[in-house]
This record gives sequence, C-alpha cells and structure tokens, in this order.
Amino acid sequence: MTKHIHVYSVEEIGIIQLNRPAVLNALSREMVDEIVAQLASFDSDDRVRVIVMKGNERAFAAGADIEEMLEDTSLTLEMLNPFAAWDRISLIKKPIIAAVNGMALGGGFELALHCDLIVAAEDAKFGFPEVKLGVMPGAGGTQFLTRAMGRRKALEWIWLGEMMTAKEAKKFGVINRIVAPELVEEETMLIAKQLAKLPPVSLRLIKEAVHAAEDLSMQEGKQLERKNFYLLFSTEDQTEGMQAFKEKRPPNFKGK
Ligand code: CO8
Repeated sequence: MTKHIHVYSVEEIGIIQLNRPAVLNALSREMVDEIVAQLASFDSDDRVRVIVMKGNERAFAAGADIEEMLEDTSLTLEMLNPFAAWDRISLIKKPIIAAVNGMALGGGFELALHCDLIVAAEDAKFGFPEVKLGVMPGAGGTQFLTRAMGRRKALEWIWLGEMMTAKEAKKFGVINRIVAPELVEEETMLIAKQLAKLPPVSLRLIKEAVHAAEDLSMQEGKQLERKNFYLLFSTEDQTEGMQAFKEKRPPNFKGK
C-alpha cells in the first residue's frame, strides 16, 4: 500500500504517479521512500521493461516538502541522511521516463533529472528556487544542470532561482521532447512502448555505459563499453536480433 503515489502498469510499462495534489506533489521523505521502493520493485519485476514517472496537470512536483524541512538542522539532516534514498534511484537499471506537466521545481526538478528521458508540456516550468529559501539544490541539481548546460548557464539559473520554460530547458539539453500539454502522456507512452520492444539487456548496458561517461575518463569509459558489448554476445536477444535481420523479419526480443 502506498500513501503518496499511485502505481499501475500498462502492458510492460510500470507507472508511478506522484499523488499529493493538494501541495503540488511536494516531496515528503515518506513519499521519496515510496517512490524509491516502487522503482526498485519495478526494476526487479520481469513483467516491467520501462518505468514512467508522472505528476498531474498542475505539477510534476514543486520541490521537497518545505513544511517538513522547517524544523531541520544540520545535525538532524546528517543523522537522517535523506539523500541515501535519492542515491538509490541511480541504481535503477531499467529506462525511466519522466512525463512533466506543470511545474518541476527544486527536488521535483531533481527527481525528473534522475530519470533517463524527460518529456514535457510546452507550458511546463523547471527551476531551482532553493536560493530564495536560503538554501540550494541538494539532490544533485547543481551537478545535473552543470553537466547538461555548462557552468555559466547553470550558475545563472541556480543563482537567480528563476523558472525555465520547456523551450529553454530543451535548448540547453536538459529535457528531450516538448509537446502540447494534453499530449505529454501519449508521447511518453509512445517512447516507453518503443523501448519496451527493444532488447532489455542492451537497454540496461547502454544506460550503464552512458551514465558512466559522466564520471569516467574516455579510456575507462571505452573499456566499460567494450565489456558490455562483449557481454551482449552471450544473450539470446543478440542471436535473435541478428538472425531476424538475416531472415528479413521483425525480431522478438525476450530479455535473455
Ligand atoms: N512544499 C510544501 N508545500 C508546497 C510546496 C513545497 N515545495 N510547494 C507548494 N506547496 C503548497 C503550498 O503551500 C500550497 O498549500 P496551501 O494551499 O495549504 O497554502 C499549495 O501547495 C498550493 O501552492 P500555492 O498556493 O503556492 O500555488 P501557486 O500556484 O500560487 O504557486 C508555486 C505555485 C510557485 C510552485 C509555489 O507553490 C511555490 O513557490 N512553491 C515552492 C517551490 C519551491 O521553493 N521549491 C523548492 C523547495 S526546496 C527543495 O526542493 C530542496 C530540494 C532538496 C532535496 C530534498 C531532499 C530532502
């Protein structure tokens, strides 16, 4: 049973809907724990090939729950270690797509940035308003944004705490696609279904190699890529993919 998220599946797609509409899906710690537990559960569920995370029309999520943070001190945060839960999102191996309508702010923006792909409504708004609260992004925002748009642009956005339009976010490589608000879900599901037909082991080893490119040297990254490439030759899907090409028929990938 979950209190703050709604969970369901459509074919091979596992869907997590953030569900605290009264507070624009503000992320309480309990809610983050539910999201992370559900991601892990989908990740180990053979019936699920792709994960979608979405909010509602008004908000993906308007940040961490400010009410909850009001009483925090440096020491309570150190002892609580709230970001350990966020770190677990990076361990999810299946593709995760964020479908963003409305606002994705602060921790809500960071949650979207933890996803692999982001589809957004043309009127969606992204931003890190933390500076206006006397704090700063804490769940990876400075790192994700700098890697996407470079130091100068990232500083400008995070310092000023202004909202970024979907168009700007796309221009700076922060999100993947923009569509009309009413088409966000449809577009996200189209990508998810496309991914769900592709060989799952290839998808996860590609994700591992691409993510590693942000931390490793070129040589180390290429070594990892090579090992993953070799590994795929021990899958039935590699035989199926190449055989299907030879026989001029569509492949049927099994994730083995
Ligand atoms: N936390 C708690 N409640 C919130 C939050 C939030 N982040 N955002 C909105 N709400 C609540 C409002 O208090 C309001 O509740 P009520 O009806 O009881 O007064 C309700 O949601 C609706 O909000 P508004 O009436 O303010 O709606 P508006 O359309 O007028 O404004 C805004 C929408 C602009 C999004 C506005 O609500 C706002 O500025 N929200 C705060 C945004 C923000 O500063 N986010 C960053 C938070 S800090 C953070 O995310 C740190 C991340 C670090 C990682 C966290 C790990 C623990």
